[in-house]
Amino acid sequence: MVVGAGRAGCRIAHELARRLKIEAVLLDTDELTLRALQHRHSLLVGDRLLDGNGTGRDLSMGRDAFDGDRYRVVEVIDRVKKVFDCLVVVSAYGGGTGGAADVLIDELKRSYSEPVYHLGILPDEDAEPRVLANFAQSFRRIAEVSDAVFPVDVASLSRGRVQTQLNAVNRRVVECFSRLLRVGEYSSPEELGSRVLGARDVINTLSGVSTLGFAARELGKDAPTPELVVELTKQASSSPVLPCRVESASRALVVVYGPRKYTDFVGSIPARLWIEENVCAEVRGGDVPVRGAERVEVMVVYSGIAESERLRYLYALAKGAAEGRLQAAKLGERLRLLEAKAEEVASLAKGLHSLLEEVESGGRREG
Ligand SMILES: Nc1nc2c(ncn2[C@@H]2O[C@H](COP(=O)(O)OP(=O)(O)OP(=O)(O)O)[C@@H](O)[C@H]2O)c(=O)[nH]1
Ligand SMILES: [Mg+2]
Repeated sequence: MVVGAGRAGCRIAHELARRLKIEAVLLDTDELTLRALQHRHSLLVGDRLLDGNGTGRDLSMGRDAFDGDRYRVVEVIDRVKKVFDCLVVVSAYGGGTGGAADVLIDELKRSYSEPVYHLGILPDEDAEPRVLANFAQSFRRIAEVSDAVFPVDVASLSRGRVQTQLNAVNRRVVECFSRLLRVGEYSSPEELGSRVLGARDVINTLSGVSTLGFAARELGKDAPTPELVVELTKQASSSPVLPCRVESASRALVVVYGPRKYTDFVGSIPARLWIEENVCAEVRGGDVPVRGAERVEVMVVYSGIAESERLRYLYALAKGAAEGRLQAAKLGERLRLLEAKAEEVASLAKGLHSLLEEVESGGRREG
């Protein structure tokens, strides 16, 4: 069950539901956003406080809006669907409405026993200071109440200026996450491989900061090989929707999609082994045979991530913005980057120096 909150959240949730043919509930404080999407199940929240015009990036208004409408939100969800494996809330951390998703998630945790995950759009570094400041406040709160969070770095999903490419970013987000939400939703025996993953496997993998990556290769006339699957696994692991050190994750899940001739025999086994040896120890793997497949695809999910330089960087800017010193924070971060580069150069120079010494002493010996 997908729940969108605020403009970005509603737009992405709407697309996810359409792509997956599942139900979604859209919640916003802005009547225009909801009207533009014409989704079947929408609710204008906080309309008694805010007259339906959004919060104008005011996080505390967004929180009041959700708080006052806890009961109505649950009522709508109950009306739409009674049985689901988990709830996925989608929103932008920087919105006044989307950033208040922690209040919504808090209510969902009280009302349902299923896990609640958050898919969050990170602000880009050139976002308006209020959007950045909202992120500084909302991220921790949302992460604390959710069973797992998927922060999405929009810069990694777009080329060039982010703001002009929101539709393209949304499409990429939907492409990636619809794969994950489809795990365990098999409509015919044809989709069942010899290693089948269920919703339980996903739930047992997810907790804390999580991310996913994706890689595919057209097959042409060639049959897939274990080497190719390992290569795609590496590729997917190096370009997740949140740039991070995947080795700092505590659990992983990998799914291989391809022709049944391959998936039934070798399938995800080499991918799982590679992750186990090179990334983290707890790995679940499965296969989805695709009829008439002309490509092999690999999806990796990493959860319990402890290190993401990108998240740290955006958070530092956001804290600067929240304290009214965004420019100083930006300069500080640039300085950090330069220092790291300088260290790199220094260690390169040291390496070069000892190499030269070796060559010289070798030369003296020969002499
Ligand atoms: N990926 C993506 N980001 C969006 C979209 N719309 C807005 N954003 C980003 O989301 C952040 C602002 O959040 P919104 O979703 O517009 O705000 P909201 O949750 O509706 O909250 P308020 O309008 O402030 O009450 C900014 O970082 C925008 O760049 C979208 O369709 N896709
Ligand atoms: Mg809005």
